[in-house]
Amino acid sequence: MRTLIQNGTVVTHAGRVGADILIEGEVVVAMAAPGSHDWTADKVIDAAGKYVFPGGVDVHTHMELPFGGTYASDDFETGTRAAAWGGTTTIVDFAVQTIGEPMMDGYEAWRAKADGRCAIDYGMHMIVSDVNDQSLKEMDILMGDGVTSFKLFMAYPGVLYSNDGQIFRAMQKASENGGTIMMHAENGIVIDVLREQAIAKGQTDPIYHSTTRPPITEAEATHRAIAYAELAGCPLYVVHMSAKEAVAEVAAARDRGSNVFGETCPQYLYLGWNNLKEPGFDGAKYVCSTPVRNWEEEHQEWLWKYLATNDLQVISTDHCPFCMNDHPTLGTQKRLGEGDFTKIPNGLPGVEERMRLIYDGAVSDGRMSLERFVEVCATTPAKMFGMYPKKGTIAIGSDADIVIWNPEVTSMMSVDVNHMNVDYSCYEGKEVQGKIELVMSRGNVLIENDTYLGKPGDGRFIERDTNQYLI
Ligand code: DUC
Ligand code: ZN
Ligand code: ZN
Repeated sequence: MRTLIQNGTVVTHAGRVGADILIEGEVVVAMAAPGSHDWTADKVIDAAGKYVFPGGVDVHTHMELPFGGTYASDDFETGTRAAAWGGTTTIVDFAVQTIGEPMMDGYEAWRAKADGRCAIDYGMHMIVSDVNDQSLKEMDILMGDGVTSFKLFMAYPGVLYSNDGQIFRAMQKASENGGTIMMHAENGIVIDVLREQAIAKGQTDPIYHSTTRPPITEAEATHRAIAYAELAGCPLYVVHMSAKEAVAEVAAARDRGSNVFGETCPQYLYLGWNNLKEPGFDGAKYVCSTPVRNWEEEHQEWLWKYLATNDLQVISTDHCPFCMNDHPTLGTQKRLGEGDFTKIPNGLPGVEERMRLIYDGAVSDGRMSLERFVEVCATTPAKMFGMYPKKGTIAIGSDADIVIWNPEVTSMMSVDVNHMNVDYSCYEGKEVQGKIELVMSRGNVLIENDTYLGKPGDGRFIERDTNQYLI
């Protein structure tokens, strides 16, 4: 099968150019100036007046994550289909080790959930919940299977939490085997004290989820994680950053030459305490950790600035949806925390909305170039987690993961038009500039004419290389 995409403006992290793209089977085989060749193809797609972007790469999703007595409502089938609708053609999700269980059991369980069901290509990180001699050995085995990044939690004591000694041991192992340590950096021990005190005072509404996780709890944990990573000599990637003080720690570490990286998510760029304070129990829609923060403290503005200066390098979603009303099979989700914010499952939907939200806020609103938009949403995540240049760019030899984007028209964010398996959108009614007209994954058209043409199992597991930024 040969496909020709012609007359579009091809945008990569490195620049933009009017070019035709020839795809043979799953990969890009040639690129040339329009009219300068005599290529024939089985399918010709006209992209005149449109941008041709590499497919989005979302390196932080949680399909079916067990959390707070329920499960994230998107499974690998529904979640990856929604990702495709939103112009994302690669995800990296998280397999979870259960405390007391071998890590490989968690890994195999997650592969069983995902294999044969995904609409787009997918990789796995490993959440290490129980650092011990055996799990340290299993980190080596996973590296050989293309699972080259390991997430640790400084939050959620008793569940996913690792203490400082465990964190340091896992970092030493990563320094030895070339893995990247991903850190959920919040001081969960202090946060638990604040949560207990809030509930005792009758502060039970969703807004207290954020007030009991103040910026210093993120900044202190980030500082500590960086200190241990520098001592161990491993690369550190701090996930879902929302506090400006925490990103300042990443910036300082980078300035002294450390392999420290930072990620943020659309919710931290667009949402805040006004959302958590929505009437009734609606604030629960926005409960995630790290929390969305107080607009008056200018965290959003600083996150945009840090993205511009490359102190933050990646925008992912932390997609982890829970329904507001009862889910047909999973039952009560967000409402588990009605009357007690500590019981609200943490997480919100976003895998389908990221690319359009960031294009709108970054490119249309003049905060980023088109190239930087591609870089933070596709190229850098692909390089950070060992998938470049197959993923994250459009070049000869790359996988033909391609999005055709119409910049002239607007599209809507709404639960009525979204495809994620959840009953609300955090951006309900928001009209954004840009519409996704076609999505292709390894040469296979998944979305065209507002129709999904793919099927479960189109996506393939990606055996990832190590972090491609290491110095
Ligand atoms: N944060 C969330 O909001 N959800 C899942 C796990 C996490 O760390
Ligand atoms: Zn996390
Ligand atoms: Zn997460």
